[in-house]
Amino acid sequence: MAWVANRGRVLDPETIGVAVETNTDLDRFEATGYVILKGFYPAGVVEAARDAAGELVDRFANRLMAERKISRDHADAPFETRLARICEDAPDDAPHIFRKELHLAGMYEVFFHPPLLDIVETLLGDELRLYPNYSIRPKLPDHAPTLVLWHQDGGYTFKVHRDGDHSAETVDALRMINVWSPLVPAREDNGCMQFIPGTHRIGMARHENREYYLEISQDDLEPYVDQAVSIELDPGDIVLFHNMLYHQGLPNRSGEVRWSMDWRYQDALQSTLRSTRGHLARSRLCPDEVVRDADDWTSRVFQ
Ligand SMILES: O=C(O)CCC(=O)C(=O)O
Repeated sequence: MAWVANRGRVLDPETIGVAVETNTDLDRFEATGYVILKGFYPAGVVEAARDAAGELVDRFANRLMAERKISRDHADAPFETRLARICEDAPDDAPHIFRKELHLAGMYEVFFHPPLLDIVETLLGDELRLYPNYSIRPKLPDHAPTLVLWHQDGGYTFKVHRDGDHSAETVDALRMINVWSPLVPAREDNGCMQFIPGTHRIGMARHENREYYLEISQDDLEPYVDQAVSIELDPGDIVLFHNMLYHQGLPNRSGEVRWSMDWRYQDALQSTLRSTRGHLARSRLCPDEVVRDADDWTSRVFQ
């Protein structure tokens, strides 16, 4: 955990909002590899993000209607079920993730929320990038392509994103904070996240290729898996977690869509170890390149 650089800095509750009251929360992050901040986002930010997700569903429905793959767009169905209804009529087109589509005004509020950037700055320093891996996930009921298996995010960087010549140690040294936040209540029955506390300290696990995702090998998982904890969150809550923490998403056994967002910040002085470079969230070195506002964000593309 050498990368938690700015531990000497005292968090100012006025600046960072009500969710983080003391440095105890960040101590917990170091010990367990994650920290939950309940009620972190104001209602307006959550609403804007849900509107953005609703816009993605509108676009998806419009495309399938234009391609005559569906005859009803289920526009009157609630956010929680609309995508599932559409996909019942076009299962082969069911999306599992949205990334390039996230340059929407509502997502600016989420990714560049100043109190969140203050916390991340405390952990990573003042050169911050939004890592090129920001996502909205609609986890459809019983849908294998959205069932993310036990992994470390660093496992994907090591095994899948071989854009650069990097070792497990180089990946382990990435100074990154992952953030996960639901757009509907996330519980065990609809596919909340599970973490294994402390596993961010044990280095790179072996990951096996499965049909849709990587999975930590049984040998590396078995000693720890009985310590798994379910991370049940409500809209507005966030969990920050370490890039090397063992985590998975449970299956969605409900009849509704488990909508969630996940994204990452990185010390911008480091390489992303990918061919894409993300977007600057804060910088003293290159202030002109920082994403300025929602208009700036919507004018940019995934990179
Ligand atoms: O949302 C999920 O089910 C999985 C998300 C995940 O693995 C991540 O954010 O790294």
